[in-house]
Amino acid sequence: MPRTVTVGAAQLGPIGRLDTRDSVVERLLALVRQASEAGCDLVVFPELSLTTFFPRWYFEDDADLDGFYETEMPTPATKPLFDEAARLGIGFCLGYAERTPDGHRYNTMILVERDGREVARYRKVHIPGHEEHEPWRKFQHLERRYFEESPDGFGVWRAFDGLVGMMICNDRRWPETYRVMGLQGVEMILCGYNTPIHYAPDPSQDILQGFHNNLVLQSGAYQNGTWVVAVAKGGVEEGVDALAQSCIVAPSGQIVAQAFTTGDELVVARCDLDWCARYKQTLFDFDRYRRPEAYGRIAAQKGVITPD
Ligand code: CDT
Repeated sequence: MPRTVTVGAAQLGPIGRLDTRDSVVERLLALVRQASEAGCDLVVFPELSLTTFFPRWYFEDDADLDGFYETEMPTPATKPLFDEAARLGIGFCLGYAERTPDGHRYNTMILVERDGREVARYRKVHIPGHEEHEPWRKFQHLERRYFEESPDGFGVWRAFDGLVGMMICNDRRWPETYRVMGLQGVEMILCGYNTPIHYAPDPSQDILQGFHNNLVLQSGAYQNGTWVVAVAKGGVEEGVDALAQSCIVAPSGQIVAQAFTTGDELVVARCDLDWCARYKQTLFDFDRYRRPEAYGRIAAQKGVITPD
């Protein structure tokens, strides 16, 4: 039996601070229905799909912050999405800000199967940006203030007739992310992102945002023989321009489909999961060629230690 998953990368355009959850879910539903017409098995939404990218602001008062987090999933506002996707027989992956019953705050993606069953929740491992208010910036990137690092690491789950993993935005820049999932046989990695074009610590990188996005996604896919589905919330949101260019990357490292707008747009590709084996069983046959005894520093050491 061929294992083909038709995937829709459901890119979102900007979400305003005052946009209601209901209005956002209407947009998600429109994309799910479009995906159904396109024959999709799975729709992937961006990081923090239900709200504006709120880490761009410094909030002194926790009360202003709390409204951006979901304390359960589904919520009353997102239940129509869960119901409609199950009715259409489409699975989905949705990014949102999570506040757990015991008060932890995570940047989370949930994966739901075609029958509506929750497969897994993934919490972001690599939290970028800064902890304290830095008024010199044009806008903040306070993810490190508003989210905790995941204690769970990178999982891979049996779903959609294959082996599926998740990563969130900054995770995609780190080769360890892909390799830890590669070592669990991952065949499709789902990724949501919000990437401001302007990078205040080094603006020379601004013009390279699209290049760096493709670079990491393509190399991660190829070096681990996996599909990668990367989905943006792009466009100018509350005055901040964010990278769009959502794309689907094959295990060969080739981009097979890419968004051409910066707004709500569905990008579709038929992904043959068996294609992964071409890379996993040849050039990247881990069992045959990897040398973990030569890689000890990767897991043992955090920062750089230069020779004396
Ligand atoms: N959302 C997210 O992780 N964004 C980061 C921005 C760069 S670090 C300030 C990213 O890696 O795209």
